[in-house]
Amino acid sequence: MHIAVVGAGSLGSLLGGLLAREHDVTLVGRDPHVDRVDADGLRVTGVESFRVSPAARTDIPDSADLALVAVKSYDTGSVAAQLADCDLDACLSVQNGMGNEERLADALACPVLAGTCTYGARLEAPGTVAFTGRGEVVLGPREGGRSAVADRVGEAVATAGVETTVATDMPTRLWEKLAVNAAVNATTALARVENGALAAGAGGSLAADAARETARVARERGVDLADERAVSLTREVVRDTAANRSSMLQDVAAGRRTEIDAINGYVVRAAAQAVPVNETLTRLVRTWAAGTDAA
Ligand code: KPL
Repeated sequence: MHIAVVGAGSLGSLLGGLLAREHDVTLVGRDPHVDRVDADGLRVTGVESFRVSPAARTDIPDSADLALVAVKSYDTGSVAAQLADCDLDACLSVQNGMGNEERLADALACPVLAGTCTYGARLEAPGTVAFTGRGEVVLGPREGGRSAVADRVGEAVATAGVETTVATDMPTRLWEKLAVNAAVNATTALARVENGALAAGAGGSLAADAARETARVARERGVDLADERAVSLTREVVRDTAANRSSMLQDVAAGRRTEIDAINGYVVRAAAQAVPVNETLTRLVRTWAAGTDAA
């Protein structure tokens, strides 16, 4: 299968590297990373160490069987417009935040699948990605239910040795992932700690409060997500990714724009009642951004 991985950041590069062991992969990203991958291949270190040679470029190819979208949520609109000219059989978003699949589906003629990914990755240097934690890719039709396309894409991803579940309840899965990201990302970014610091204590209870608020908003919107489930999923991810730096901590440490608007900011906008913890986390991250060059 020809897979265009759009967004060769840390997660996209790791998934692209894993998939390239089995498939014909094109990594689409920015220089100098893409330039180095094109010249010397992609080096994966950490949980598994190997080198692969995917194609690498800065623009979207003319065609692919699957576009796996891993760009930051604030880039989804521009990537959707570029993908509209690409001849595709299917598109899968594994991005953080809500609303990415809808934006892609509005622009594309092919089926757009929803996905979540809990693999841990960090870009070490141009051409090198650290594989920091094994997780899972969950994917399925964005409106829920089964589809032949989801089964085919799930099989292709699993064949490459990526832990994969094809799910029939993606709307709930996306809210579950949002609850985990709302709990972990801003808290770890603001406190400059690894995910494991939220296992207990003040950070743990702040994260649990953010997860509970997100579950309440999910229920307001007709998604059956209990507070206890949101909190226990958050605890599981914190335990399984204890040594990882969340994507938002990586963004803040690098002085880059964060996904706060698509995570805690989304919870605030979607809420019918006050969500003070998510609101405070959103304001604090925006305060950080305003004091730096990050947009
Ligand atoms: O998705 C993540 C992220 O960092 O964005 C988690 C699951 C919180 C792992 O760090």
